[in-house]
Amino acid sequence: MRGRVIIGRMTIARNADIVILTGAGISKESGLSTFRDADGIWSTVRIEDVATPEAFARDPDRVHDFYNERRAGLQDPKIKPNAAHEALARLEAEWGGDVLLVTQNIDNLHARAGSRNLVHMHGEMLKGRCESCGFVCDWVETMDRQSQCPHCEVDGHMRVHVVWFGEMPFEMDRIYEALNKCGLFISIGTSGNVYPASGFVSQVRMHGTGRTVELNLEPSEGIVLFDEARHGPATRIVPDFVNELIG
Ligand code: BV8
Repeated sequence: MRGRVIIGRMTIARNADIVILTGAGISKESGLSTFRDADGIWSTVRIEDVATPEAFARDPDRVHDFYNERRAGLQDPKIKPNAAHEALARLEAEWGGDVLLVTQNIDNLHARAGSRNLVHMHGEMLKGRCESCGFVCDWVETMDRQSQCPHCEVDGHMRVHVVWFGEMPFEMDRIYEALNKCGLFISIGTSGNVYPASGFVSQVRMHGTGRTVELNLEPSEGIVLFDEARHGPATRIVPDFVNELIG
């Protein structure tokens, strides 16, 4: 069937809209840590100490240090997009329908791979936000309690532009609208532990008509909710899946 592609038990219209959700697993082979693997970030620090508004109010220096270390690490020349990031950029460029890439990741690897229709629902590590005037800007250097807002020039009110636990992720209305009308939802490199991202597959199943696929190193918490699943390293299974979709 020319206008459709068959993948496993799924038949996908070649002009269907696609929504992709990625998590830390897609960046692992680029050299960035995940969160819940044995050597993950949450094995070294507690969420309550570094990734909540309460932690920032209680000990801003500790939170600044946590993000300063990760911000510097991301800018290491060795950290580059991998074949999985590049395959998703190719899918957006060559697929017949819209492709919306929603990432939980705060790294910049999808944009560097060429993805453009991209939502950082948990924010971006290389951006800062002023809690005094709300200004958001690129921020690649160290941030601390003396950092000055480039817009209102108030000192000491800058924070990293990421979504902490207990805060509202960005562009949720746009994401839910895309989930409700997509023909295919692909979840890549996420353990399915963090809400509301972990609920996206259920959103598609309950309010949409799309098929659902998990591409992950191992079965996630939500594996039973997916129509199809491929397990293995992202740099192999994501390009393979994209090639099946667009040939
Ligand atoms: C919200 C930015 C309301 C920071 C992150 C009590 C009080 C308040 C809230 C809650 C509460 N109880 C529950 C909640 C909700 C909470 C939540 O889910 N908590 C969890 C811990 C239970 N969520 C929130 O607070 C969210 N806000 O709920 O607001 C609301 C309600 C409805 C609608 C709108 C709003 C805000 C959550 C955002 C937190 N910020 N990041 C930072 O990065 O420092 S979350 C953080 O976890 C990262 O973004 C990360 O991406 C994300 C999810 O983790 P994963 O990406 O899945 O990473 P993980 O390590 O877990 O898994 C990696 C996977 O990759 C594994 O499966 C592994 O097998 C696989 N893998 C490894 N290697 C490879 C691989 N796959 C392929 N190839 C490989 N090579």
